[in-house]
Amino acid sequence: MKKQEKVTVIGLGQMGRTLASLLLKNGYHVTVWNRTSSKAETLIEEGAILAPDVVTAVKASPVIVVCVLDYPASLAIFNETGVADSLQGRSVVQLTTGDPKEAIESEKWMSEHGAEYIVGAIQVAPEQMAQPDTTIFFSGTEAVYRRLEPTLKIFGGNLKYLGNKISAASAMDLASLSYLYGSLLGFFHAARLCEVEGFDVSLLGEIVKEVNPGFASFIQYESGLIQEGKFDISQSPLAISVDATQRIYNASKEYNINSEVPKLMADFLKRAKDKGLEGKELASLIQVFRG
Ligand code: FVH
Repeated sequence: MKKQEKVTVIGLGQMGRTLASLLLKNGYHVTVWNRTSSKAETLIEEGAILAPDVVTAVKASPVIVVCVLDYPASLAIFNETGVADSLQGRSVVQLTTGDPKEAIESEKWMSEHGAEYIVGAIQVAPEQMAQPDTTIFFSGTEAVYRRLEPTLKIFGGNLKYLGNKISAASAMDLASLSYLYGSLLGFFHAARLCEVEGFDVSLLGEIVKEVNPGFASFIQYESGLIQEGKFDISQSPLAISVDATQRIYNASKEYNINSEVPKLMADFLKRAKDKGLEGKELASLIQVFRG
């Protein structure tokens, strides 16, 4: 799509407003709709056209970007009278977060109503959009994605197209969030360690930021080993992590702080040791998860 072309944004929460504003800044003709119309005020000042209803919003543009709370909210909007009939021949970009099943069901619904459909999963907060490293996963028919890509690049510089399978972006979003929340549990436990030792927790944040590039490279290396099943050669055998997690757990008990997270870590590593993996690469822990 070229600039000056028309895009409709449905959903003007924090993220939807950001998306619409970015499109306006990049010269697009933007029509918006939101259940609570007052949220369009600043966008109207920026040049957006507020549609009086969803049907008008859909009919205004060949490309419809949707970003609402969840898929049931999206479905409720598209099930409003007359909306489904207006979708024929349009391209819908679903940026609402959902799970793989919801992506599959919604693609079926869109296809039945004649719309092209791709799904995206945004990995950052609204104020982190449109940066070179802003990551968004996409999936759905490749030809549709490639046609819309120049427009989608306005939202972020690191778009990951994950294939034709419509559920792929939502599935990778689950994986990414699982990684994030797992790390965050470790972080909160680490914050408690800092608190009881009298450290400023912000110092922990600073240190995490500094060491993260090294940790990230290590994780990337381990992911390759998991993919290839290469667990034999290791500079840092799994036994080191058995000891480390047990040490964290023991110390947490001595500090008398919540020790559920290190207990879980130590238990997983102990199970790996019991499987005879202590001399292998840490990546071999995947075998405990595989069962
Ligand atoms: N904000 C973030 O950090 C994250 C980053 C990762 C991706 N998410 C996902 O983006 C979707 C929208 O998130 P949001 O931050 O814009 O959310 P809110 O500011 O809470 O706005 C919600 C919008 O949804 C509309 N809405 C809710 N329920 C309904 C409904 N039943 N019918 C019609 N619209 C509905 C709501 O409308 P209103 O309350 O203003 O009338 C807002 O437009 C989300 O999937 C995140 O997971 C953002």
